[in-house]
Amino acid sequence: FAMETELRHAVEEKRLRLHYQPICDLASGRITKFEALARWRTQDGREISPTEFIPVAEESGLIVPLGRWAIEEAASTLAGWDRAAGGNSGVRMAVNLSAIQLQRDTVVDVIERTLTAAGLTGDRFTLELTESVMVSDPDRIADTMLALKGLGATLALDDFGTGYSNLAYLQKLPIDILKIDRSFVTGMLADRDKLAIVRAILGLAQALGMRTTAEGVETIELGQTLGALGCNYGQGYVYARPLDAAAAWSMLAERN
Ligand code: G
Ligand code: G
Ligand code: NA
Ligand code: MN
Repeated sequence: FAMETELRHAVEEKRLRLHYQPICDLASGRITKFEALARWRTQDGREISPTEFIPVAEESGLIVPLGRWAIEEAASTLAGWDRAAGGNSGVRMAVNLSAIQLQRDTVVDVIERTLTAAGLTGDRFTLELTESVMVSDPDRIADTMLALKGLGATLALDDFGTGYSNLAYLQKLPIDILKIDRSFVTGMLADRDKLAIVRAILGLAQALGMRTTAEGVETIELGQTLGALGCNYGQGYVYARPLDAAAAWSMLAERN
């Protein structure tokens, strides 16, 4: 309860922030995307992890205003980078959508209006969903995902391999990218089982015509190996930790 009340005030007063973690194209080494990740520092200075406050937001319904704020903030940051680049900065933005948010909010309308207001085309946005969205109402989720695709957005399945194990939904839903959960990636060079799982996911994605992002890339060697195995993108501390908007823009301007 205490956390819920505090979070409600933080959302109402727009005291959450977004940090941005780069996602690299493993073939070219360029940054092609940033993932927007919510951050919350309470008024008495405690930094609370989204793994703690997102579940509270989901249970309380606060995920609806929080999620809308994240979409708007991410779009505004991306539009700012475009202005700084004097046109299309060429980079994309990934925003996380929770299953509860998909059920309770008119997410498609919110995203369409936000993109229009920010002067962005839909192809600049990736939406990251977890496997938990597939459990609830597959038909309705399929319609929502098709509508998001209709805006031009890319759809990524987050934390792939850790959730719902029924793979049938992969052939029914318009998923563009599988994000391989970092529990399989970090340490895979020293663990044959992890490596086998990563290879199997890469093979599955290839066979289904989907692209892949490896999370938790912590070393140069890991990024190189993943690239050689045909993984398309890498995300992890070897490229950068989640950065504030100014630091993310500096990194983009310097590297690309
Ligand atoms: O990077 P970090 O440890 O901060 O993220 C922890 C988890 O919180 C990740 O699974 C991430 O997807 C989730 N998360 C971060 N920001 C958001 C957000 O704005 N909305 C939702 N639904 N999840 C988020
Ligand atoms: O949505 P998801 O849970 O995948 O969000 C990414 C989470 O993983 C965030 O908490 C982020 O801070 C964290 N993260 C990103 N890169 C790395 C990494 O290379 N190693 C580890 N251990 N965590 C990472
Ligand atoms: Na994510
Ligand atoms: Mn993830």
